[in-house]
Amino acid sequence: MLRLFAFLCLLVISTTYEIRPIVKDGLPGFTDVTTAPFLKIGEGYYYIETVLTKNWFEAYETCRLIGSELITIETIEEWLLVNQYLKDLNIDGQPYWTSGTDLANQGQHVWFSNGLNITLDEIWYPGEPNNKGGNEHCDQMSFSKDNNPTGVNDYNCDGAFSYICEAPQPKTAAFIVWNWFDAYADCRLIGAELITIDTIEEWKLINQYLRDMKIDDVPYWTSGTDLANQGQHVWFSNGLNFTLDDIQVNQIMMEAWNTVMKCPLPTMVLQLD
Ligand SMILES: [Ca+2]
Ligand SMILES: [Ca+2]
Repeated sequence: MLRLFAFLCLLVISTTYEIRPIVKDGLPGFTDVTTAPFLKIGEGYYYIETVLTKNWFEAYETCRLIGSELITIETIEEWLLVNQYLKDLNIDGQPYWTSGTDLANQGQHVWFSNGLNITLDEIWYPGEPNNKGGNEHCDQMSFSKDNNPTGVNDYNCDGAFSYICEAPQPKTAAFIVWNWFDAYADCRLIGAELITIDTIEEWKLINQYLRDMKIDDVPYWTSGTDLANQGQHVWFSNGLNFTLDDIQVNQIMMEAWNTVMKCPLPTMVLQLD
């Protein structure tokens, strides 16, 4: 009965501390999150394959394998920036597949990545698209360092060329971050302590609850610490050593330190009885 009551408390209190990530576009400037294999050019993220050559379909599939699409040029700024980058790479005349195609409707070129018509007339190479030989349905872009015109050209989709993949805009999910002391203080404010795992049953029950609520994908602070004696982990709530060696309590303890944490799961009844 005591156990049940403890469980109900856990339910009520943890609902108060629902995990609600704040999702924003882009990457925060203060982190060193890697975007590899994509490099940032302007506001976009691209993977430029300069060695391997593939037909349009295979190139597209290769981009899909890394969660991206063949490049789509939305603005003149993007067009100029990517071309400047190719110029800086000093790669002359090498064509790259883009996501442009008129395979669906001959003569109506769209970006396959979003289905929108190609409306930037100025990015076409002079005289293109010309559907030469009646068999040009995939669009490539090429840069020439000799001040020759740079532009998009429709070409035979079976041709083997390099390609540029473009990744979707990254998003950042932010969680409220509490360090262990903040978390403990917050628990004290509501008359509780950070969780202490006294029994295997408690461990299983709480983990089951986290799984059922689908909130088991982030770590949680516990009251465990070895701040007093390095290497000797105790439950701070009662000063007792860890004795449940066969469960992963130690594991969550270790990973808890210096990690992004969510709110405590108080077991106030168990601690106060
Ligand atoms: Ca783009
Ligand atoms: Ca052509």
